[in-house]
Amino acid sequence: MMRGRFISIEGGEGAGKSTMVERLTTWLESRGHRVITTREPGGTVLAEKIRAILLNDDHAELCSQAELLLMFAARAQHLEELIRPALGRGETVLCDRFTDATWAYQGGGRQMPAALIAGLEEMVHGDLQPDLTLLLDLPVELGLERASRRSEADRFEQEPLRFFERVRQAYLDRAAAKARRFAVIDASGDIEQVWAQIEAVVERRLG
Ligand code: Z5A
Repeated sequence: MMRGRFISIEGGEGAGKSTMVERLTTWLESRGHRVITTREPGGTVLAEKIRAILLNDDHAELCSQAELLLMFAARAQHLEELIRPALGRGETVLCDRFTDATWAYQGGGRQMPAALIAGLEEMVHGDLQPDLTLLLDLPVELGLERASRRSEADRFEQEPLRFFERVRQAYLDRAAAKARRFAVIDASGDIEQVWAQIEAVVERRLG
């Protein structure tokens, strides 16, 4: 059986990832895909426990290196238990954030060395990358304003504006470096405008 398609969706806070994951799942299913929708950090029982540690704003003392290693620990478990088996069964995996988020948040935001992230990426899933990555890009202030309407701020959302500016730039740099895999979506418009771009890209790239 052919391996299933692996799609990741990325972007800063409040970019509209969850909203678009829901739409895209319905759209793909209506076209006959068997879709597994998941997220990072998280996606399995153990990885969701790691997520709870990572996002809890009581854990202000969590150091950058521990944060990076926990991201990859959750990812290794997620790949082993959920992503690889689903792709092996020919299913489409739609993941809300993947390793590009590590390049953006731990690489850009926390300024962790690229060689360290590259080494962990190689160890955990060097053989497996998404077929398509949708990057929802929008000005940082707009995303934070949308996110603040939705829920309480988590540990990451306590960071200053310049942290999120570095995250945005790291995402854009990564998209430029991996242009064949990425599609940059202008996420500043309304939900219908953003969805129209995603539908067109997925139709074109995945057929
Ligand atoms: N993280 C990391 O550091 N390293 C890693 O490797 C990974 C993750 C994998 C968890 O992310 C955190 O983990 C994240 C990075 C870090 N940092 N934080 N915080 P998350 O994905 O769970 O959390 P998030 O980025 O904060 O997601 P979010 O705020 O839920 O944003 P979203 O999913 O992109 O947006 P949404 O929930 O779809 O929309 C937010 C609100 O805006 C909602 O009320 C919508 O109805 C509204 N919305 C959505 N689209 C629009 C448009 N187009 N117009 C107007 N309003 C809209």
